[in-house]
Amino acid sequence: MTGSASTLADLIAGIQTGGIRVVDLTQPLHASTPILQLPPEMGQTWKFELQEISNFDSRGPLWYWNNFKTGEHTGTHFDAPGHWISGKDYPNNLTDTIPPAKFIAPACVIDCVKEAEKNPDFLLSPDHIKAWEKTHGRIPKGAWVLMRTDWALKRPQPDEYINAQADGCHTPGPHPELVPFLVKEREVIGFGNETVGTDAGQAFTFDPPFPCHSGMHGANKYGLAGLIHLDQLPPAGAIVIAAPLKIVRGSGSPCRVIALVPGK
Ligand code: 23J
Ligand code: MN
Repeated sequence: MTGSASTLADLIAGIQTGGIRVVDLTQPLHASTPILQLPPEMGQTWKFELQEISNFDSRGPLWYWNNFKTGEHTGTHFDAPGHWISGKDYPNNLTDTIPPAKFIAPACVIDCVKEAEKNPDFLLSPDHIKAWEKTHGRIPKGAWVLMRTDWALKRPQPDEYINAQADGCHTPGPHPELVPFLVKEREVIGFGNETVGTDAGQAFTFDPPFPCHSGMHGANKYGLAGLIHLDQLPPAGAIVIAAPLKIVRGSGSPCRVIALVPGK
């Protein structure tokens, strides 16, 4: 029974009664939201800034509102294929043209908490995924693979979250071999991480550099960065809704990422 009205009726009844749990996978956006820092000779993204327009005062007695400015890749955000050189020539590869059906997909959550706790440079490998599949089943076509490290929960301060050292940042991410495996052998929709970007902190040293950006976007796939609360998701069975702002020719956007989870 696909595409039936009763499917949607069941869904909304589940949400309203609590039979389906709604989990917020989004970090708060504010001036201290950690952002990526690139080498100083490169262009830099803006941190999030809020400017009050009026607050029930002479500037607007009946209304409160703000202006904001920020980089496209601030906080919990979506990476479009056109963000990377490898994905720049796909049609419909930017925030305003990606088909909206792509913004709803199942999620496979890979628990890497212990590994990342021991080693901030931990890299998720195909073997780790294959072991996960022995318990939870094969990653379905069109699913998000989300790397759970509890990184944001365990490192609430921006400096420990970014974890910059003299030789660059040290944060977990996908192994270079994982990306072609997920693209070619599992046909995922994309990869998500609980750190500042989809790639590991040391990914600028990898071959190829930034393998998640390079490989995922090079296959017209997407990225989710800055996720939080993957601890509240089951390994399989959740559905993720992640829709970027419809920025014309946007390379990505902060977004509210929400998961629907069956059962209490
Ligand atoms: C630009 C350059 C390198 C990286 C990134 C952006 C991101 O992580 C991002 O947010 O897309 S690694
Ligand atoms: Mn990004």
